[in-house]
Amino acid sequence: MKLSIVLSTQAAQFQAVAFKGDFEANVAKIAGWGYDGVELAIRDPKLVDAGELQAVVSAKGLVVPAIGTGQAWGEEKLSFTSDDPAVRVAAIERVKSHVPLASRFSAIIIIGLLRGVTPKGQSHQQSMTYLIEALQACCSCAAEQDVRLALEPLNRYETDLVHTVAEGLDLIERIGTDNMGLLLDTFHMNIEEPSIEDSIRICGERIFHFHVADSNRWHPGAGHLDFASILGTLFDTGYQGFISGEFMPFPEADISAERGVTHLRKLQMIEGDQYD
Ligand code: LER
Ligand code: MN
Repeated sequence: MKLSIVLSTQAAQFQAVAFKGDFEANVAKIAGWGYDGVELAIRDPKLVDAGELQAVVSAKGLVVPAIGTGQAWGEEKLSFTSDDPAVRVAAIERVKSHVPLASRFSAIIIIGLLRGVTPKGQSHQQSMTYLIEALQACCSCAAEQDVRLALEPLNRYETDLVHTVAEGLDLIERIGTDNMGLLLDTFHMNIEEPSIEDSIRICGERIFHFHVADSNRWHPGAGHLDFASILGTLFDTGYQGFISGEFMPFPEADISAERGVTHLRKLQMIEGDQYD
């Protein structure tokens, strides 16, 4: 089982990220707790030195399985579904600008909040059309460098666009490219999916990345989700990617990160080879 945790390369408002701030010190701590990778949350690739990021991460023996883009929505309100064409173009260009970075790390590009929400006066259908057009443009650019994109179904309180695996798979079919898949997040699934395990099975090989948080969005082990069953089902699909911790820094960032990895490694010991 390969474990990573979300790490922001700059200060951000999004709360379910345990670590923000001193990048090098955080990478060292994360490696020390036994994680295998860091998922980087990057608002704008222009603001980071890719070579330096890679040097810091690989010096600690870690990899970058995925790059999150949602801060461009959180901090700048860039969105694929805005009613302003200039904002839609800027959002697409922003994702395209992540492609060389993602290629350098062989990382997946995550599309979460950057899809936006339907603005007042615009129909849901129009938003879905904009979303498909934007993802087709991004996927075609990413395919040139063998980069994959993962759209994350999010719960209803964060967006009106794509809440479930079923909706996500329907969208992927309409996009029609092989490098588009889904990122499943147990926090959102616990709210939206009738059965987390059934939805994982249905998604199968279109699962490109996986986020874990418990039912309360604290670290795994702090709520009532059955991670032995959830991860067992995930590995039964043949999933070989990372399990990435995206949870609240409670009761405190370092404690949450350590408890999260300890809980999942303990399951690995109990469940044995299936998790290797
Ligand atoms: C991002 O991965 C996520 O899960 C969303 O809740 C962001 O708000
Ligand atoms: Mn997530």
